Amino acid sequence: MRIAVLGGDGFVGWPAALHLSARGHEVVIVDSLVRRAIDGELDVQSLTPITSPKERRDAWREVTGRVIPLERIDLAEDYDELKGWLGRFRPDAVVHLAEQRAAPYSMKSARHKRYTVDNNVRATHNLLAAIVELGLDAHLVHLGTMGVYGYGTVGAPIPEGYLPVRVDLEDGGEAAQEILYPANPGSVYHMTKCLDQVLFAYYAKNDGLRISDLHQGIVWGTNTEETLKDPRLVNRFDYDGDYGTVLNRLLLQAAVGHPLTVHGTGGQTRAFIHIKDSVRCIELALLNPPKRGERVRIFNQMTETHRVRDLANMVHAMTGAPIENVTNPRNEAAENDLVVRNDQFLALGLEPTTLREGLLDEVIEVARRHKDRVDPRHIPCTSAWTDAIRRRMEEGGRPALRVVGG
Ligand code: USQ
Repeated sequence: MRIAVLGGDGFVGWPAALHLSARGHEVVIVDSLVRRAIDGELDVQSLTPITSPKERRDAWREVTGRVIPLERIDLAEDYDELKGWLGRFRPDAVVHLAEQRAAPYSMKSARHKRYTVDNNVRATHNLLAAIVELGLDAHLVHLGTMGVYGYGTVGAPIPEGYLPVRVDLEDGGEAAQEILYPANPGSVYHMTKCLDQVLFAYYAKNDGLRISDLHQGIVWGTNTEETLKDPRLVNRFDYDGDYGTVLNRLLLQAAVGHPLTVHGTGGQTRAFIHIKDSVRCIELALLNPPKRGERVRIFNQMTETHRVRDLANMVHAMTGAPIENVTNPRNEAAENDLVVRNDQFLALGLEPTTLREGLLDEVIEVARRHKDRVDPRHIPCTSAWTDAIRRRMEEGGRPALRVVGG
């Protein structure tokens, strides 16, 4: 397949591009390199020493003989360039990861909120409009988020995208329908992925576009089979309070001797997936496109659910690191249960890499190896969801350490 990986320089995009290239697909990365610019804005660097876009692609050619070109295009800003390039490459499939993906970054200020909405919504819509204008029959695989559902439950598992409902009719009868699961975003970033869903539903209905939307949980881990082939292929590892995801952060904190930062009670239950499974799911979705005229195919891309405090207790048991319950910077439920269906990827052959598989040690090992690159000032989450929460965080100061089992 000829595959365009939009956002192919990022945390999921880079290993996804390598995974697809290794399986014989003709892969081109399209990326504005804005994620690297944001490292500069935040004055923080990836824990792992990622190489330049050229060096990592040269390394891939040296190691495998396969070429991955890079097109530097900003999807949100450069519609004509995007359309021109898509028209020349005419991909069979487009993997769309070219969005600002951090919830705390999206909540830092009005500027960050506006950037996240402008960037994400325009990038997605420009891509859809270009595919239609060019008459391309490319399968669009989008990386969405489990966060479109909210994390609550009425007691039933969260289905894969669509909710069966029964509507009372005026004549006393009943109509059955399947609707998009009600959107319930928890941040401006998550809200953009809810907006994306509506754009996809419309273009699938009106123009017959073939679209798969992958509602992904929180990614953990850093290495895949391909990124381990050469040190220059190393994937990025975000540990900072804006871009770091919770399990990787806890493991990094344990490795550098920082208390494990649990927001509030740690009663938040979330869905998780290892980076190796993430790239495998993208491949499985590419190999199983919907038909023209079919509704958007929605997958829940996750393998297990965990409560944040259980993860912290587990990391404490592994390493002895103390746990610190800090004021929660987010406007989110203190405690929630979460049960999620993921039957579709399992039916397609996904074999989940779970927390039990011993890969937690590997993450700690990576963190220990690069701990000199960590700036402890960037470890706490400082982006507050509301002014009232910001005041609470300032007044609360640093809560006392609570050492579990200590
Ligand atoms: N949390 C802590 N301590 C920390 C960091 C986070 O307790 O030091 C808590 C947060 O308050 C939250 C949970 O852990 O309740 C998850 O936070 P996260 O930063 O790991 O994940 P999130 O902001 O939801 O975003 C990440 C990715 C995003 C993806 C999403 C999937 O950055 O791109 O869409 O996970 S999901 O969470 O399922 O919506």
